[in-house]
Amino acid sequence: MDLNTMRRQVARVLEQTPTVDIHTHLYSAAFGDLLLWGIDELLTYHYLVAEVFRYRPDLEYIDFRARPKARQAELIWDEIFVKNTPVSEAARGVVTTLQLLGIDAREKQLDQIRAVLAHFSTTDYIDRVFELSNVSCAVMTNDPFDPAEQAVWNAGGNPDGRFKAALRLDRLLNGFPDCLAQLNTQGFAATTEIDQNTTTAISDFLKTWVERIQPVYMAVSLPPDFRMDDGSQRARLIADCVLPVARQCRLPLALMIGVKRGVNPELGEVGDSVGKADIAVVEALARAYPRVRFLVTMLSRENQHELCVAARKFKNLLPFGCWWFLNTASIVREITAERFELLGLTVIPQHSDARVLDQLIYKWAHAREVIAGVLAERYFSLTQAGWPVTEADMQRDARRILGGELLTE
Ligand code: FIX
Ligand code: ZN
Repeated sequence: MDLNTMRRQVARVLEQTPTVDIHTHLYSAAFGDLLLWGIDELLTYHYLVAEVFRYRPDLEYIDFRARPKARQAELIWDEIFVKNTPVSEAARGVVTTLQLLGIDAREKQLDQIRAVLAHFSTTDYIDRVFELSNVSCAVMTNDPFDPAEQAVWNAGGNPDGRFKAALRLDRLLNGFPDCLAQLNTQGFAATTEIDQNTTTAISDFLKTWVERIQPVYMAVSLPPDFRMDDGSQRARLIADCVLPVARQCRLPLALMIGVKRGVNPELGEVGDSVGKADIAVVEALARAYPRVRFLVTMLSRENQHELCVAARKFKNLLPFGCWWFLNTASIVREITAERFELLGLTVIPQHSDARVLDQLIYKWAHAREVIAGVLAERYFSLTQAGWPVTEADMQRDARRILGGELLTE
């Protein structure tokens, strides 16, 4: 079999493998408006908002942000898709999504696309998107301090098994003082002093939320200069509350390291950037807490190789995903090859980070295509070396890296 034939075979196997998407910002229908979907949401994805200022540097950030969402979507459509060719990864994503939904984006005006999608109910659309993307389960990002989420969890939570929870700890760990009022309202008597009472209160808070939402893991995003030995409130809360609860509840802790929040504050959530982190922090955590499983993704390309090496040294480290600015075809290819070469099939190559339901369609189409290319090359060289790889082998491998098996190991 030649390499191209093998590539097509692997691509088909990956397409047919139901995928567990371990990090999204999606919600089930029970969460109402928290679940974003449709063309206006797709177009106003923050990746594309960042790009529109590249084409229109004359636009004031504040003026753009003051526009209603529909006007923002129209501007982005016009600048990136009509007046220019949508070559960026995020822009191509809109095109792939529309194509797989059966909408010819080139023939249609934005209003016509809106009209086609307006025929769907939310629940029908969820079914359609899960079917088209072949995603069997999407892990949400659940913030225990968000009143809108609290209302849903208090009213019975999420009944849709295609969505699983992840307990997100950003507010607690990155902005602890701002959480105090809420912690107390929720019945957990914490103070700014991180003493025995406060650590007990926070641990109880975490256990209550674990019980309530049954998360697949706890997670936090962290800056590039994150350290555990700086005496910060964050480090103390991680050491004294999060890690003991992770161990006790047998929950992995996902560390998403390398985000510099608010580099351009005028852009709001669009203004976050990247910085290189110190892999020694990950090594120290994995060494000090051998019974805790760490799912780790790092935002800087410069950290990827050392993350692979760290994972060779610590069996409790599981690298996952090519996060955010790394989620472009060329970089996913590079990182995925590096991971397979150094770690075999013991990584979760990608997550979607979808913020808009429809994005599952393109993020997984693009990811599968790249992963298939890399995997086909590995299989091809094995075949050349006298180890033919069968379709059954490929299916087993695909289930392992896409099907969520590594998460539950
Ligand atoms: O912290 C995160 O989970 C990030 O993925 C997001 O905050 C970020 O805005 C994003 O959507 C990246 O893809
Ligand atoms: Zn995310």
